[in-house]
Amino acid sequence: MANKNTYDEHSIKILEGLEAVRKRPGMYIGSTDKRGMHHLVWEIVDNSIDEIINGYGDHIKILLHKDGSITVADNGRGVPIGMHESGKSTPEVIYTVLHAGGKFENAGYKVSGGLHGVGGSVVNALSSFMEVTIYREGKISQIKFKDGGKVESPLKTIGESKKTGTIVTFLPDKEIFKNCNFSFTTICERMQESAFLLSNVTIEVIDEEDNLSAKYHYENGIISFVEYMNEGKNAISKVIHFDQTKNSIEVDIAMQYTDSYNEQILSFVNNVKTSDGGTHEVGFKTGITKAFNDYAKTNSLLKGKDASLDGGDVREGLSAIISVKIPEELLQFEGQTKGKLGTPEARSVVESVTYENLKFFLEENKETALSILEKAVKSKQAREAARKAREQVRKGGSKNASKERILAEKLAKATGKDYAKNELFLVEGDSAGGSAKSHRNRETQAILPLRGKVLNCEKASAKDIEANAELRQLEYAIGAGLGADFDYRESNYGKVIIMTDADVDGSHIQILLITFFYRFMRPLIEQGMLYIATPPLYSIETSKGKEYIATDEELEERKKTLKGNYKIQRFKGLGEMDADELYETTMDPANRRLLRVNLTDAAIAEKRIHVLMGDEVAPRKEWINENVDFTLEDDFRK
Ligand code: 1YM
Repeated sequence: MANKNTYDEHSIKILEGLEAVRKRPGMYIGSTDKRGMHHLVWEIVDNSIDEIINGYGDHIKILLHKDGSITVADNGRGVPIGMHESGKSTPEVIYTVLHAGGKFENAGYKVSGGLHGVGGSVVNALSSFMEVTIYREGKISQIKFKDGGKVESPLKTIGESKKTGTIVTFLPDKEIFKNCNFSFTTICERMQESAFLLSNVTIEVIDEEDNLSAKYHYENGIISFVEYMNEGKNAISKVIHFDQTKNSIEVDIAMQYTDSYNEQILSFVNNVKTSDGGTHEVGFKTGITKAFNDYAKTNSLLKGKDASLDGGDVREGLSAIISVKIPEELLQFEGQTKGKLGTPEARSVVESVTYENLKFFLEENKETALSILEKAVKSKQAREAARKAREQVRKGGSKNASKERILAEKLAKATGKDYAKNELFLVEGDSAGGSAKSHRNRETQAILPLRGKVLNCEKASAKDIEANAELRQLEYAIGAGLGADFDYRESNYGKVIIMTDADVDGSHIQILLITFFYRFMRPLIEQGMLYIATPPLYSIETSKGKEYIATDEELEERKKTLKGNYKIQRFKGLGEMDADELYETTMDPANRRLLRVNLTDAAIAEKRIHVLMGDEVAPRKEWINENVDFTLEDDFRK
């Protein structure tokens, strides 16, 4: 029968589709690590968020279960439960056919960012178990899948209810996601962000294993978001907020200045984060620079008739959220991860909305306008002073000759002139520094030993850096400027590698240095030029020779296969290794393992650096209690 044939063909196609996802999960969810596994949650949650954006429901609940499965529930209309033309129920089609969504019952299906659409079937393909329960049309209906999307029990009615909504539970396939767990913190961070963007939604996250829970609800949307970003900082303006639609692009912006030196701008398009910015961010930046320069000129606040403030000056201490809504037909994304808005119209619309509203605000709020401008003018002066100082160093000016000398004594330069290939090792302690200097590739590897702990830069200004011998050396060694003036293309090194002992002090030095780079040379991190060296923890000597082991887990594995006599040594620090050992294991590109420091989420990095490195103790204690696994301590005592 023709009908039966098409049905079979259809089923085969479905299995092939889901099989393709299992074969190349990376193509659908980016990776199969922790990040990829969380992507499954975002796919399901995005469906709930879309439903809420379309005006149905206001509550999302996420439960992390003890067995590693997770539940996402919403109180929207419930996924449609009718029969599909293929003879299957709509939920079965949605969760087994790739790219389903938009072709059922109601054609008006919109995706929040124009980026989704893979959704439920991909999650199902990568789960060993999935169950969908739907409250709709007075009934409770349920369908179950197992082993990567095979129907275990088709859609059936399991009860009656007047409620509406969708509940999805799934267990990621252990074969695909090895050694991964859902992270309460990661899920909370993302859900909090969604709650800020969709005011009036309530999102709850519950971790049943550790008995943790969080609930996010913000009446004031992105105003609350900016207040949250600036928690614990000293504000010098109230939150400035404007929301205006022009040429069918809606621009919603909240911004506030603090007395800090950091700039933090986060942007979103149709509620999806644009991590790499794009035309809306450019428009915003141009708009504020113009508004402040106009105001400064009208009120004669700048000396000299040609004087003007740079963008970097008017953004010092600024925290801002830019949230724009763009109709689907105008959406354009760029870049490898599609995290950059390309829509040209967004630039002019955001620029004019920002300029007009900010200009109005400044005229109405003279006192605030003056304190922000005073800060911008100071930033401009500091920047010019720092540039002059650097120029003098480059010219070998007498004032800086001593600085040059200090640097020359400590830094062992690389001889090669191909800067992109050169590497700068920042080494903890003079003794390890000495070893590294004696055994290195002189052509490409430079060594700068660091004496103990560097300055905590969380609260430092460019001036404080210039006053600190150690960080000044670092700045001069890299030779690409500082703060707003930093240009990674001028860096003397393609890689900057932090090399510390594998102990608590070493970790502390790492975070202090990362804080410095994050605050004053952020593009170095964004460009993937900052690394952490991983010295081995153990060496094993057998009759066949010496081998090195990186982690405790690897040591346990290796011990199982060791026969005969052997000697295990634990390295307490870099200094315990011979110079050639240090080179071979930790510096030699052929053997070493470097960790690249990356900045996937600027907002979370900002908050975390502030919590961990700022001067308030209580939030730090709270974070450590929630996130640090103290059982690790056992290993240190061995
Ligand atoms: C926990 C996950 O998926 N909620 C959800 C999904 C849908 C709807 C409601 C929905 C949409 C529409 C009409 C529509 C989906 N529907 C579809 C499809 N939560 C979760 N809540 N009625 C209900 O967009 O027209 C895909 S997802 F394709 F059937 F419309």
